[in-house]
Amino acid sequence: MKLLITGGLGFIGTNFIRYWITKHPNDQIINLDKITYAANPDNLANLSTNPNYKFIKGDIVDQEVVDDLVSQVDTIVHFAAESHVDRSIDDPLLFVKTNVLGTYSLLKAALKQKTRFHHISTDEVYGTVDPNTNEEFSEITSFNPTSPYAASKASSDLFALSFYKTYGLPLTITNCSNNYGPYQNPEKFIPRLITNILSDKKIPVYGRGENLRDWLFVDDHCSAIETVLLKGKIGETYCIGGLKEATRNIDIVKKVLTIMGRGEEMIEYVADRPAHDNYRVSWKKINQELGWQPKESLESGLTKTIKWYTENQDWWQKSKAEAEQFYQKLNNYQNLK
Ligand code: NAD
Ligand code: TDX
Repeated sequence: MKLLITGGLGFIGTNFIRYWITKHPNDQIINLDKITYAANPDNLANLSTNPNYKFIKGDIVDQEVVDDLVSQVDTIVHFAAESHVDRSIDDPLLFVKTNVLGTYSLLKAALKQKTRFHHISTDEVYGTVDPNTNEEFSEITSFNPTSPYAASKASSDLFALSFYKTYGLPLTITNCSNNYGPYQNPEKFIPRLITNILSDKKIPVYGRGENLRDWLFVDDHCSAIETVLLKGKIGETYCIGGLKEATRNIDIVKKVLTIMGRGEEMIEYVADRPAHDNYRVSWKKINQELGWQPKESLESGLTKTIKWYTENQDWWQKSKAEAEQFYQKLNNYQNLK
């Protein structure tokens, strides 16, 4: 295969390219990334001499760049996005540009040769489950996004589907739950709490820490995308989630504190995120129709992740400083634009 991967210097894109190159070493990969604050060019430095890997710095909104690259491949795996909910609350327009217009230019380019298109999306498009019931999101749940991030992803999903329905673009979509693992920017919850503990700083927990998330180790997300690329049915959406019951944020904090040998005095409760959702995802369809299931338990995944951040402090120091600067500016949502 000749793949165009967008956003391959971000968290999941980096893990996916590493995963794909190991499992399919004869495939060719072009990685298109704008190198925003969320990217780290060192992530894939070890591939610089690999003849099957090419990096292009560019913006997915730029139709000319996108047309040229899409004409060189047979498959697109589209990760590039502005991905942080708190940043979307601060600056929604950037999310419209990258997530909606960027996805549109890729879809438009793909249409020329009906290039196989896989669109990476999120469970956040479905809004929130009621935490007091057993409700789960599935492929038939109506979209009901609450944050500007989720609204921009829902919009991109709908454009993607419309290109399948109207023009016959060979397309699949995955809506995945929260990922964690190596190479995740320390602005996000799990790396923020690990790096705070490593820096002997308190852990900010939004509200009472009772919101639910359905955690998935990033390699399991990569294997789910591989499954859909190789076996998925065109025009279909697949939801992806983790092995364990959805977990309250406070329970994740306690698990990480225990693994890292620290106590609950490290916890600091702070103002709650506006429109703070709860997520729980059913992955029955991808399991029953394509045979995918996650492998990593929450305990082993967290242990691997903590080990990685402990051993790779040079990797996260700069992005952590930038993330904490952003949070300081946001000041518990009091300084919204
Ligand atoms: P990330 O923020 O870590 O990485 C995003 C990457 O996209 C960065 O390398 C960035 O430079 C690049 N990018 C941003 N704007 C761009 C543009 N205009 N042109 C080209 N490149 C651009 O994000 P992530 O966590 O790796 O998420 C990747 C995808 O997976 C996103 O589409 C996100 O919505 C989706 N997703 C993420 C999660 C999660 O838990 N992280 C869960 C489900 C779905
Ligand atoms: O410091 C924190 N304290 C805290 O309590 C941070 C950063 C977060 N939280 C809470 C908010 C959420 O309930 O932890 C939970 C996870 O927060 P984030 O890491 O910001 O992720 P979330 O908002 O759930 O979105 C993530 O999962 C779905 C990704 O960032 C999205 O890109 C993906 O689509």
